[in-house]
Amino acid sequence: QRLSIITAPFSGGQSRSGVEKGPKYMLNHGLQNSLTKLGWSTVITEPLSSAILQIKKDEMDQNDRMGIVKRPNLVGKVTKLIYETVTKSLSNERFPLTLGGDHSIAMGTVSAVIDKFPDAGLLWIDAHADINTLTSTDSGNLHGCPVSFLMGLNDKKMVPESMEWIPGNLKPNKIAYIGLRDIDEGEKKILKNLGIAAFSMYHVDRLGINEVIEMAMRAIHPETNGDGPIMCSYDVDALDPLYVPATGTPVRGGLTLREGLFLVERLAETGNLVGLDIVEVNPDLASKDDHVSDTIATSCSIARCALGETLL
Ligand code: DIR
Ligand code: MN
Ligand code: MN
Ligand code: MN
Repeated sequence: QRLSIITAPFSGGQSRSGVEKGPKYMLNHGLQNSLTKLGWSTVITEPLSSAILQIKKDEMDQNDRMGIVKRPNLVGKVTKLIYETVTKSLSNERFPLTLGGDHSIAMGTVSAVIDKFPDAGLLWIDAHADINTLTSTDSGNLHGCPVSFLMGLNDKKMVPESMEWIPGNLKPNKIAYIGLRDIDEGEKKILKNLGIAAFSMYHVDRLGINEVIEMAMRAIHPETNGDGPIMCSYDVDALDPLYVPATGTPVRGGLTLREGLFLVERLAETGNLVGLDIVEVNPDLASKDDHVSDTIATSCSIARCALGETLL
């Protein structure tokens, strides 16, 4: 089993600095070693050159705007680098585990996985739907928009040149959400109009996480009763802030730690997982001492459980 840990220390898809520190904290927690112990032959790949990361945010902010949309050119440039790196990992038969960074990076990771596995289904684990378009976004933060770009929902005339590389070929029936509880009105309309499978915390409470996962897998692979390649893009804010306090947009009433880990344990068990993102870990947003260690420990557990760690 071969694995590539891809670092994506990028914060330009939203407005709170610190989320670029996620990968370093997870690696310092011993993530590579623990995955090696699980049997993975692991390399670390760092696609974002210091050149890009050194771009001074305040300088960029002045010029890199499209209406209220923040840093479209930077996001387009960075996500393309991530896309190319994930593509390379996959062509080298390495499982891509991408550590964010904010969720805009999924424009790159998911596009690469779909290139390699055209029938892949996407599980988006998040409190948020991240499906705002350039016209529906209220915040102008592109980490709230990656799914709309992956699906090609944005008006071609509006898409900035730097984001034109995104294939935008994800079909609405190839995504399912789990953990939703903070959706903008515009997003609700999009989800409804496209008939997207969306399991909110209500569904988790009503049906239980086990049934929700099975239904989500069947939704993205209806013709094979849920069997087929799965990409999982995991925003740690899907979990309750009790377990992941250090994240940019925490929302109360989330998944328990066990629900969040069971989810990826189950995906690992299927043998169908072909890529994983873990995003929105922001060590700078801790207000108590143990908030950072709780958040990092939880995030690393997600990676280990997704990659084969079991309780027994
Ligand atoms: C809100 C918040 N829907 C937005 N989104 C996210 O800014 O578009 N927070 N993704 O994590
Ligand atoms: Mn979120
Ligand atoms: Mn919101
Ligand atoms: Mn997200």
